[in-house]
Amino acid sequence: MAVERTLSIIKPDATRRNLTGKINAVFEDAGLRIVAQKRTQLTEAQAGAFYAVHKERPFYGELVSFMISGPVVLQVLEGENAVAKHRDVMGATDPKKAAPGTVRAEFAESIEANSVHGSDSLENATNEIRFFFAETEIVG
Ligand code: IDP
Ligand code: MG
Repeated sequence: MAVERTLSIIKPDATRRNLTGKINAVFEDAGLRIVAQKRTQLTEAQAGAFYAVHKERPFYGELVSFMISGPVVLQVLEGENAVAKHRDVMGATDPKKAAPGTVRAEFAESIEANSVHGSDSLENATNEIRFFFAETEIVG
């Protein structure tokens, strides 16, 4: 296994309920290190471009509206096998299907307002990190 970096987003449903610290504790307890973090309000253009892979899906418009409905916390997480490890502790997209103890099982409100985003491959992680962070903002 190699040390990897992955992009995490704490979504507006979670920042609204003041859950940043509780979610960060799940990541840190899993051995993931937060090596960059910034709270921001995404623009419609940013959210639309970030989720462009989902453009053809019926929920795209609502997803973009949701992602700009409040602040998000953008993060780079680092650790052994970080991409898969992060996906594991996030849980399934639909919180009803997420394993107990995962962030989505514990905190998500719905399949859309599901509290966290995580990159789904190392290649996407690299691109998603670059979308939001300059190399100088990441301190390992
Ligand atoms: P993931 O976040 O687990 O990788 P994706 O399939 O990549 O799931 O979907 C991206 C995001 O789009 C989800 O996290 C969720 O916020 C939203 N989403 C996915 N499926 C649905 C749906 O069926 N209805 C509404 N929103 C959805
Ligand atoms: Mg995804």
